[in-house]
Amino acid sequence: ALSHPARIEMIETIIIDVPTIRGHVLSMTTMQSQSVVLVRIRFSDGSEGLGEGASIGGLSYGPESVESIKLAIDSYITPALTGEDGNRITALRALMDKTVRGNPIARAGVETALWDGLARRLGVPVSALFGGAIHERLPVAWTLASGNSATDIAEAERMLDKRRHRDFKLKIGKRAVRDDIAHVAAIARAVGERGTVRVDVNQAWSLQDARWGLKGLQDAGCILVEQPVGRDELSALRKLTDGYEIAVMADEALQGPGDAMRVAMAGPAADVYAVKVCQSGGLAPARDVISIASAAGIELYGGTMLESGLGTAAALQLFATVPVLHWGTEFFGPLLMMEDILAEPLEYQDFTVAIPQGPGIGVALDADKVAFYRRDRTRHQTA
Ligand code: MUC
Ligand code: MG
Repeated sequence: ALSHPARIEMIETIIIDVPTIRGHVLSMTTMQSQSVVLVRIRFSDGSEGLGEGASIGGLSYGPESVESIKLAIDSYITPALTGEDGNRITALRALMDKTVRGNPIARAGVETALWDGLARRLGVPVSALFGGAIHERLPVAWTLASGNSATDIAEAERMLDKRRHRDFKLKIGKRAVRDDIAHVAAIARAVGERGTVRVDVNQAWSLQDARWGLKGLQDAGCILVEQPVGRDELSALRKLTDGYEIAVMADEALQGPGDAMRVAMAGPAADVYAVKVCQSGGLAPARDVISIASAAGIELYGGTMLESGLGTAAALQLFATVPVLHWGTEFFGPLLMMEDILAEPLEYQDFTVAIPQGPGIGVALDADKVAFYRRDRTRHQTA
């Protein structure tokens, strides 16, 4: 397959909007739906590659939205890559880096589709291109974020009963610190020894809020706090990491290997990295973030941008090759959506998700569901 070029003929981007199963209340916004960009690359030998770029809450989580992801790909990445050999992923990554600064999620959508295409042409799973899978399943946490303690506890009970999740991430930072601590303590008490409770503040706290917050959280039995302060506040993050027993995890602070290096050199300023494929700029840069963390003695967690089954499966291909994921993963994106867009859903059971087998990312899209949820549906159907 590699002796002949597989030229990039077309890169298609489709914005998908899928309602969530309930409101997802984060410190900066409440999500009622999730939007992602599907990327489909067609190569000259007739092969195809699929990828996904996802963000959260429009532009309220970070600097990219689905609209900006689509624009960066359609207007800048596609013209640069069209006609190039899709087998030369390293060269194409360099070309993308030169053509588009920043915009890691847009680059990740295309990069993932390049890996999927290459792996399909070779007849191997994407994990093989990263040295081979060493896990068949990975543990998956669930986010409780209804905005109400009793509702969250009932949801946790259902997850424990079904043996689907036992590690729970709570979204806090919207209310006063002491109200958040009471909420976390109530859920931690209810979960007890059956599972674990972690929180994500999504940058909402000042250093002073965070000092009281971390003290209260660890007394409440919460074992990890994610991105308590702003992404640029590395000295505050380091004070919190060094000052408390509770593990401090960086998320928004990590937009690729450069940030991974900066956070590591700032102390390290975090105990754990939430490694996200989209936020890192793709599978290969996410692998680089993982390598930097490992070399710096920073622990690992597989993070999500709430990708659909497609982007989630892509992440699974990479994380299946990582020897130790100290904090597991949160690859539950498709479960938060009212309906997933895969032909065969990912398999969640026994608190874990199965790594899809088969060539490429290992999943196929359901064409009818994609047609139904695509944002330009009306225009598309009458065209
Ligand atoms: C985030 O900040 O980690 C991941 C899980 C979830 O519920 O929201 C996201 C975003
Ligand atoms: Mg986070």
